[in-house]
Amino acid sequence: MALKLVIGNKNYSSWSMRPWLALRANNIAFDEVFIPLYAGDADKKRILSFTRSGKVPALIDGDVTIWDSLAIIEYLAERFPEAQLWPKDRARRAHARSISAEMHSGFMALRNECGMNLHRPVGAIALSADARDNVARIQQIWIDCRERYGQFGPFLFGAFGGADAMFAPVVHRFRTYAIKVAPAAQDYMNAMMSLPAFQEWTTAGLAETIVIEKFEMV
Ligand SMILES: N[C@@H](CCC(=O)N[C@@H](CS)C(=O)NCC(=O)O)C(=O)O
Repeated sequence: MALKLVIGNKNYSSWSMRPWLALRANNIAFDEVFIPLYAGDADKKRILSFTRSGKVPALIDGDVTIWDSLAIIEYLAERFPEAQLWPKDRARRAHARSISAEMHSGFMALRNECGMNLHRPVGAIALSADARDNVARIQQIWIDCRERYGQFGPFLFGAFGGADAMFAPVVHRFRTYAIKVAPAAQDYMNAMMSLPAFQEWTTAGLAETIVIEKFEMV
C-alpha cells in the first residue's frame, strides 16, 4: 500500500513542507492528501480522521500513523535507510538531530513574526530583538555546518537530508521578509532554492488561491 502524507496548504503550511520535501527529494512514492487549514469543521474532522492530534502533517504507512513533522522524518529515515536522511557518521548524525530539534522546538519569535506565506510580496518588516536573535542563531547554525561539511556538498551535511528538510521553510521566510544574511548563509539558501523538490512545492503553493486571513497580517 502506498504511503499517504496528509498535508495542509502549500502556501502556508511550513510543517507540512518538511516531510513532503524529505519524501520528494528522495523520489519516495507517496499519495498526497490535501486538507485546507482553518477552513471549518468539516476539514478539521477530516484531519482528525487521520490523526487525533488534529494537526498536519501526518504520514500513514499501512496501519501505522505518524504525526508531527520531525517524527515523520525519523520514521522515513528508518523506513528508507538508502535515502540517508541522517548522516552515517554518529557525531554528524547527533549534530543533525540537535539542530533539527532546535528548529522544531524554538525560534518562536521568528515563526510568529514571519509566517510562511509564499504569496506575500517580498518586503522587510521591523523585527523584534528576539526575532533578530533567532535570525542570527539560524545563520550561525547554517554557517557552522557549511564550514564543517561544505566539502561534501551544498546542503548542511553535504547532500540534502532531514536537517535541510527541517530548515527549508526558514529559507522561504528569509526570502519573503527580505532578511539580510551573510554570504555563506545566502549560498545555502541558493542551494535550497535550486532543489527541484523545493521548487515543485513552491510552484504548487503559488498556484493555490485559498487565502487564510489570519496569516495575511504582515
Ligand atoms: N509540531 C507539529 C505542528 C503541526 C501544526 O501545528 N500544524 C498546523 C499547520 S502547519 C495545523 O495542522 N493546524 C491546523 C489546525 O490546528 O487546525 C509538527 O511538527 O508537525
